[in-house]
Amino acid sequence: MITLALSKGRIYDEAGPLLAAAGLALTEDPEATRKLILATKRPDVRVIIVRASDVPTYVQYGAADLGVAGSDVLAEHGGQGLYQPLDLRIARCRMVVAVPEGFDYASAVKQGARLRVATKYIGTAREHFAAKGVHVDLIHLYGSMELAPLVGLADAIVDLVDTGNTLRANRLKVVEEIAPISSRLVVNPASMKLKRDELAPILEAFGKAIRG
Ligand code: PRT
Ligand code: MG
Repeated sequence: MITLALSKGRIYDEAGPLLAAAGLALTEDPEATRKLILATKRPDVRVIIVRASDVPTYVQYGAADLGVAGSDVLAEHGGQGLYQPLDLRIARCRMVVAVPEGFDYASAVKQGARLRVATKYIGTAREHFAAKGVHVDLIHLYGSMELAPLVGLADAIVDLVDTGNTLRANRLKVVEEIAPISSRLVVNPASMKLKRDELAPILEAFGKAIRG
């Protein structure tokens, strides 16, 4: 049995067509059921539904043989104990630094002000500002980062942006691009060895689905 870890929402919406093309369409809609273990068209492949940020953990410990995770999530996790053989090029967006429209970020940085930065991506933010030599106090949030600068919790946020609608609606602007983001297929290294005969055709099918 091969177990694939996926999150609902954005990732499933965009991975669904790839799964179908790889012959692994789910037999039930994950958005319409409360089941967390779902069958696919292939009897030897099942899907488990987990939080987006938990996918690397399930695969690292071998509870799933493979999974789909955003590069944002993988950067925070660190990627230890994971192969990342394929960029699926789905759920794409950008990791950015954003501030209120009226905030002079360049001057604040130049003056060496100590910035308060709210984010879910503590590791990514720490690395980004350390590389620039900017002193920051990081405030860890679990969501709705866009709110933090509006109520005085932070000067800036590190967050994902796709269309930019959420930033605009909250009068925030992008001041730095940290990285382009997309989802990757991740594989447990022990599974890769022990289940190579079952996994190789699946990886092959995903590769074909992306190119097709
Ligand atoms: O919801 P949960 O806490 O379980 O996890 P999650 O919020 O991380 O999951 P989910 O499903 O929202 O996101 C899963 C993955 O999708 C992320 O890890 C990214 O790799 C990818 N992705 C792609 C995005 C976006 N685009 C995105 N735009 N994840 C989040 N957003 C959010 C962003 O944080 C911001 O609040 O959408 C808002 C901005 O969108 P725009 O279009 O208004 O700019
Ligand atoms: Mg979410």
